[in-house]
Amino acid sequence: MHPPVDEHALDELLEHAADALRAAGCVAVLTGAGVSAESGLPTFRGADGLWEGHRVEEVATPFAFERDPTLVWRFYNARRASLRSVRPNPGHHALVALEEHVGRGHFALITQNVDGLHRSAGSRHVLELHGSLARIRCTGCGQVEERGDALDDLPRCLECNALLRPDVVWFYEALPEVVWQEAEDAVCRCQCLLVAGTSAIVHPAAGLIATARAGGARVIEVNLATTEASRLADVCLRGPSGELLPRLLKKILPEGRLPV
Ligand code: BJW
Ligand code: ZN
Repeated sequence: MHPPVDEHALDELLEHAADALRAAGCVAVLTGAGVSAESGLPTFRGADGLWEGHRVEEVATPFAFERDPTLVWRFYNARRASLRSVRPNPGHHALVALEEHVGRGHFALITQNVDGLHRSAGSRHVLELHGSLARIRCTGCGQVEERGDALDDLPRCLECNALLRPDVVWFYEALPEVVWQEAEDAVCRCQCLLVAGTSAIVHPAAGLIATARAGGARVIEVNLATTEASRLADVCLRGPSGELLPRLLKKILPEGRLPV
């Protein structure tokens, strides 16, 4: 249960957040699984976060894949299959409007999500820190491919016959270097960082919030709950991102209306 929302207090906080966004020439956004929750995708650490009784830390590691690749592929194939029917929600669309409003070259959407929903909503400058469920990578020859189709529980490379794996970043693995560099640059450059739907416990992604602050950026958090990001935030907006992000955007768009 969430505490009752004081509409007046929330609107005031939305005004503060809108002020911070209006004052910023350069804006960065960091998103996590919570922004896709209203599209029907479970978060990792929420009540529905377990997959067949496994925590993400048990199935999203190179050691789990070495030990039991079939189990790990079943986990990813189930998630890949669920992506075929999910659609971006109003939170994703609000972030598209934010990018259009701020202008290209002054905006970066850094996401930990691997579901591709920011891109399918229409966001352009998306930095996928943890890879993408739609891509697979060969553990032998390293070939990377877009593959949205159904795969076996133990798929193999047609070129070298080695096992394929999802092209995502597991625990103990390094983030893609170029993407990480761009994300760090974006948070160093921005005057406002909007952090939405992440528990901010997974590093190095979570460290971007402190980096932004150290560079003088204002930090706005949108989340159902208090998180590790909250103590770094200038404004904490408590509620679902699918409602709060559109409300925030309406305040800063000239006509006060989101494009449909
Ligand atoms: C809503 C909502 C609604 C719900 N509206 N809100 C310190 C520094 C560096 C590293 C470490 C460190 N300490 C520990 C580490 C190691 C580790 C780590 O961070 N562990 C922590 C658990 C402590 N990090 C790593 O291993 C990283 N690699 C690394 O460090 O490499 C070192 C290295 C360097 C050089 C060479 C080699 C190695 C890699 C991390 C990779 C994380 N991968 C995963 C899986 C990706 C693939 C997949 O999807 O299967 O990424 S784990 C999982 O967690 C996934 C997510 O992107 C990530 C973050 O989760 P997220 O998005 O925050 O989701 P939740 O569920 O935690 O939170 C949801 C939030 O939404 C909640 O707050 C809700 O309240 C909210 N919410 N509904 C608004 N409607
Ligand atoms: Zn191969």
